[in-house]
Formats: sequence, structure tokens, C-alpha cells
Amino acid sequence: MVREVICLHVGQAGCQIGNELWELLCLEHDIRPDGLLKVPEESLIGKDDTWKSFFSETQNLEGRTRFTGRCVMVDTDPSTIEGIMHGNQGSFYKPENMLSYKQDCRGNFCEGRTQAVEFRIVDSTMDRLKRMAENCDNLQGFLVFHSLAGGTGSGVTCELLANMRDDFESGKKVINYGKRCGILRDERRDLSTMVRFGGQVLR
Ligand SMILES: Nc1nc2c(ncn2[C@@H]2O[C@H](COP(=O)(O)OP(=O)(O)OP(=O)(O)O)[C@@H](O)[C@H]2O)c(=O)[nH]1
Ligand SMILES: [Mg+2]
Repeated sequence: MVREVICLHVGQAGCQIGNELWELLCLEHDIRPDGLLKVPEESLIGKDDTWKSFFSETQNLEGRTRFTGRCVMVDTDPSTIEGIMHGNQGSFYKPENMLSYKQDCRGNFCEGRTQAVEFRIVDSTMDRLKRMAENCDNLQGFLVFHSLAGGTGSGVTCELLANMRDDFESGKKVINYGKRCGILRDERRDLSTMVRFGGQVLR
């Protein structure tokens, strides 16, 4: 049985690394950037389908199976998502699961938390996550990708994780909740964010 995993990508680093990840996953599983299979559909019959944990299936207008990532991408800065949607892999994602807003949080954790509430980023993201979770038969958990230095990656993620804990953990829908891939690149900036907001960022 497929045990679904939902990926949440937050902020520039989270979304860009996510885009690279999906490109790789598609290559590994013979899926074209537009979500259609490179191999005949019949060749998958009877084969192990555990790889479908990461992909959801839909039908295109011609009745062919089309795969799309079980993922939500969110960034306060509109240019990240725009870049991804205009890139190679753009047509692979469902547009309604790609959320972007007006301007970034300038590496400020508090700004991230403020925007998350003020612009209802948390509400919209949770809505997408819940809808995705409802379409799963055996949801295994979430993978959350975000940087620690960015204002969106730290602040918005912090708000989202609090909500995800409330909404998903109690119903035992999620067994292995919230594996987070913190991205550390610019060490000085990242460390200062962690020191300042350590208790809140790294729960
Ligand atoms: N590995 C990797 N690191 C990245 C990438 N983009 C940004 N970073 C790193 O992420 C940190 C900055 O965080 P960002 O993700 O850009 O910030 P953000 O979450 O968009 O937040 P704001 O822009 O402040 O709203 C820096 O350390 C960057 O070096 C990327 O594509 N790959
Ligand atoms: Mg940004």
C-alpha cells in the first residue's frame, strides 16, 4: 500500500531546493517535466508502486495518467514561484499549490511571523495541506524544506509548524511528523538567526 508523504517548501531556499528535488524524482521515475510518463502505462502494472508516495495521479484530457508532486510551495517573495513556474519543471506543479505574496521578509524572523498571520499565509497553506491530506489513504507524514536564515524560511515556517502540530498530530493522521531539512549555507547569518530565535525556530 502506498504510504503518502506530503512535501512543504517554504521560502526561496525551500522552494528552489524543492524544485531540484522534484526534477530528480521525475528523472528517477521516468516522469516527464509535464507529468506524463516516458514509458507506456501498461509497463507499470503489477510493479512495486511505493514510489507513488510522493506523486499524486490525475487524468489529462486525453485520459492519460498525469503525475504531479504531492507538494505545496510557499514564498512571500513572488519571484521565486514565478521563476519555478516559468522554468523547465513548471507545468509539473498544480498552480493552486504554488503560493506567493507581495514581498519578502528581508531575512527577518519576526517579519515572517507577522506576514504569516497578516496576509493569511498560514490559512491558505493549511487549506492546501488539509485538502491534500484528505486525498491520501495512508498519510505517512510531512517533509518540510526551508532555510533557517531567511525571514520566510524561519518565521513563516515557525507559524506553519505550530498549526500543523495542532491540526495533524491529534488525529493521529501523521505518524512521523515534520522531518525538517534545515538549510545552512550562510553560516554567520544562519547562526545569528538561530541564536536570536533559537527556541522558536528549532523546536
Ligand atoms: N542551498 C541553497 N541555499 C539557498 C538557496 N536560496 C537561498 N539559500 C540560502 O538561504 C538563506 C537565505 O534564506 P532564503 O531562503 O533566501 O530566505 P527566505 O526564506 O526566502 O526569506 P526572506 O527572503 O527573508 O523572506 C541563505 O543562507 C542562502 O544562501 C538555494 O536555492 N539553495
Ligand atoms: Mg526570499
